[in-house]
Amino acid sequence: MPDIGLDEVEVTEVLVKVGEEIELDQALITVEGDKASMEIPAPISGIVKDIIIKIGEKVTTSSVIMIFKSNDLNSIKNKKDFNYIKTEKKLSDNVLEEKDIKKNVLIHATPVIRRLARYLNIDLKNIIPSGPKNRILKEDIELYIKKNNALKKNSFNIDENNIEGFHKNPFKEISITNIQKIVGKNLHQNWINIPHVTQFDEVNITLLEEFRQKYNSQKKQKNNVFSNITILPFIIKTVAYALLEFPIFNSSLSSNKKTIFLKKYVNVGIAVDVEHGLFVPVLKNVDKKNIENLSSELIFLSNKARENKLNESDMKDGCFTISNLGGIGGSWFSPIINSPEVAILGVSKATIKPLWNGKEFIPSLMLPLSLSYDHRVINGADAARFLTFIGKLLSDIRFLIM
Ligand code: CAO
Repeated sequence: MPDIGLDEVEVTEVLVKVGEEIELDQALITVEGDKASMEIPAPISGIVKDIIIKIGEKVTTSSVIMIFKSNDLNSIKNKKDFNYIKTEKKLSDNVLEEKDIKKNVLIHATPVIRRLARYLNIDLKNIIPSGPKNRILKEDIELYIKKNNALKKNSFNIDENNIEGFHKNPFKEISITNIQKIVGKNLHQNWINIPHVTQFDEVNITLLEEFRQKYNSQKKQKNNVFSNITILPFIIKTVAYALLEFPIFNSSLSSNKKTIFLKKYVNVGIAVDVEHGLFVPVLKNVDKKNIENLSSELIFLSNKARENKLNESDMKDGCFTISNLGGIGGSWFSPIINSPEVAILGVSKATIKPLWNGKEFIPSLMLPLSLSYDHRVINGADAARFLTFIGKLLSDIRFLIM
């Protein structure tokens, strides 16, 4: 490792491989100190025999970074300026271990200048440095551009403030909100403490969607003030039926893990992502409400969440959670259980897919569902039954009235 004018630098890239034939001055590694990053060029042509350092390691002047095999010691650039050791005993005759490299073969530039050069597609090897320790400065790049007329006039204006600002702080640091801290802590605990399994299924909701569209358009014609019913209230109602049918999904594990509490009420939480965090307002007694009521309540609570007006009672006593990302997009995800609940339903975006009916492919609106459950409480067969039941109701909502 040559003296690059810094006490200790970190290896950020290894640019060659063992066995690779390298040329004199070919970049071997990139190192980065507090302010500067630079490539260390090969002091000799030959073959890389061994790479001693690893990415992330700290190196100082004279650290051994690589061992080369070379048949041509004369290829060493400015041989008389190098301090090198011929390691006849340890290695074969023609292997060199470099201790130092002449400084002026190095490209010495800050990361900002390197980025700038990359952006302008300029090879720093072509720039004549004018800074201390042969450092390439912004002015050197400007001079190069002027001389070579590499860029058309006014096509690039080097904004010193921007470069310097970027140089001082390449990141924008934002703080984690208190809500994020609390939610993050809970999610982490739930993720660590609950053995999650996620069951996936796709449900044909073509008929449900036809009905929903028809219902919404009729309502629109009748009412001046119209509120559209989305897919979600139908899913909430369906989940309420499934929770009544499979009470183990409407339960909590006792703190000593010896008993399970089966709940006699059906409250469903809905994950609502708003600017200031993730909230889960709870729709109460969902089994006793119709889809219109559930839709209004959902709109009311999600608006409250957006206005940061949810109170504690809006968010407590949930039995089961639904996280619907379908209004946004994406195919599948595995949601994290909202303890002390024992299951959560993830809903992704419904899309039209060809479904084989035994004779032909029918374009069908398929809704992806992901059910994560606590495997200490619920077994896989029950989970499959629960999700199949939900699928049956959603694919033909006439079952909801039976
Ligand atoms: N597949 C296809 N379309 C869907 C859908 C799905 N799974 N879910 C909703 N849609 C449709 C809706 O029907 C609506 O279309 P129409 O105008 O034709 O009715 C459109 O997408 C927009 O719906 P929406 O997202 O505004 O409303 P919603 O009732 O589905 O959801 C609420 C309400 C509050 C959950 C939502 O506004 C929201 O905040 N979503 C974010 C969910 C989230 O952050 N989850 C947390 C993830 S972290 O666990």
